Amino acid sequence: MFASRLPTLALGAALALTLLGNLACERTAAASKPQQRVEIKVSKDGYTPAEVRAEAGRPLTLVFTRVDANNCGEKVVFPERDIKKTLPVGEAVEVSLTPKANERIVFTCGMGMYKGAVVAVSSGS
Ligand SMILES: [Cu+2]
Repeated sequence: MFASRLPTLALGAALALTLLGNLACERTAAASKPQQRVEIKVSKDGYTPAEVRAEAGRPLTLVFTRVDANNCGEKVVFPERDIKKTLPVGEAVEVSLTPKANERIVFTCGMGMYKGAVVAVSSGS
């Protein structure tokens, strides 16, 4: 009776260990590389959030979504980075950059009325 169950038990244990191992692996990867991806809403109130804190030296992706045409956020400009993007209504537009230590990267709408900024923080703070 017991002997016939042994292979099943062994297989079950091996499977459980594999699953646990995979889980641990994914957890480690997630912990060492938290995603730097921030969604920003563009509306008549400007940018929400208007200030994004991001770790210096690590790539950051900002995802701009202009919610309606009732605002002047048609373009987003990062003057220091020479980045200019058009934001079609309802479309997610990604801007990727890597903040340097102590950097404050300003972004504005085409006419400079809406203002936002990426504030670099050093890792561990
Ligand atoms: Cu504007």
